[in-house]
Amino acid sequence: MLNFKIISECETTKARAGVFETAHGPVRTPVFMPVGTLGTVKSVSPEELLNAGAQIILGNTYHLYLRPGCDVISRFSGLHKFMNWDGPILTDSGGFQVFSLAKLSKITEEGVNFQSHIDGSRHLLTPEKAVEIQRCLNSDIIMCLDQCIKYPSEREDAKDALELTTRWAERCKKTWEENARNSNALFGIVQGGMFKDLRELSANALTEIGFSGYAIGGLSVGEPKDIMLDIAEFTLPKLPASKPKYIMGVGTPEDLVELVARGADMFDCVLPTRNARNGQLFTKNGTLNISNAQFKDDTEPVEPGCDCYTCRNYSRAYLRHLYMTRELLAYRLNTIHNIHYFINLMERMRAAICEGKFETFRKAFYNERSEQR
Ligand code: PRF
Ligand code: ZN
Repeated sequence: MLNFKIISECETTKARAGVFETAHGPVRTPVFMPVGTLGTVKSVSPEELLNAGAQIILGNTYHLYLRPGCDVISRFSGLHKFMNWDGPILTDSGGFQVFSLAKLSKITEEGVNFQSHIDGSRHLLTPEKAVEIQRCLNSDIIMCLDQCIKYPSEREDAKDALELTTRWAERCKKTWEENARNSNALFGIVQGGMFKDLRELSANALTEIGFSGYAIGGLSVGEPKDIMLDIAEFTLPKLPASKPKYIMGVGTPEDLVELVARGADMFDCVLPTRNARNGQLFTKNGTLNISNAQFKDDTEPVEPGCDCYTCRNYSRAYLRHLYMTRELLAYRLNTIHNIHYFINLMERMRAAICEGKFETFRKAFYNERSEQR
């Protein structure tokens, strides 16, 4: 389906570079997907996303189902035309967003019953419905409905959630097969909390069902970083090597480097976009806060040498001025730089893997961070 091909593998780590095909073009991995929850990556246009190097973006079933709704989006034959993004789109299934946003949500075997955070209306999201909505969005990669548990959780709760997630994954696969359309791939999601044996159970069960790709959910939910990396390191090799592996909702630049080293191929996170709107900008020397007084008369770009639109045209002093005066352009220019930073980081990793220099890259990455600006 996605026809994932591994182009190059690191000899000393598990890092790999690959490519897969979607109905809206190829995706080179490792890849970072900017988050476009409501059919827009906040504050930037699709053209600006492309120029920042974005290959594929993420959309959210939960939000788009509630507003504007499938009836509107189906008039455009899906999300691509509706939002004017012609590239690949992956959509999250809605389960995770229900748990974090909706009120009075109740999980049953059938699905998750929740109250809209917008108007209080009640809805039932089943595995079948999650797949159908994502097909209506014409998502290139559909995610199974899953149950993500909080951290910390009791083993019994983690076990129940992973077993429900497995049964839901079977129902998602069935719905997807019945409406088999070659243009929408389906990914399973591993759960199991911070319990390795449960993670292994989950990975095996999903592999048995068979998916075009596999995600690891339930990470970066408040656990210490070493536990997150340990669980990812343990779980990644339990999934088929020939399929793309996606870590959901992660992470910082360091997380991305460490997870690529452990064999992960795909990522999404609100960090570059959300933090841009809070004035936090990512650079190879670490983050800087543009509101800081030290940038008041700083004529340098955010990151000297960065070839993003923002750095090619604007100074830190100007960006600070825009931010301090709450000018709308601040959000856009900050977002363009941060997205470019995350995508460029992935491109540098990919190039390093292909050249057999991933370990050198990883060392240089940490050295640059420890340098004082
Ligand atoms: N499941 C789904 N989406 C997610 C997660 C998950 O566990 C996470 C956890 N980091 C982020 N987004 N479906
Ligand atoms: Zn820049």
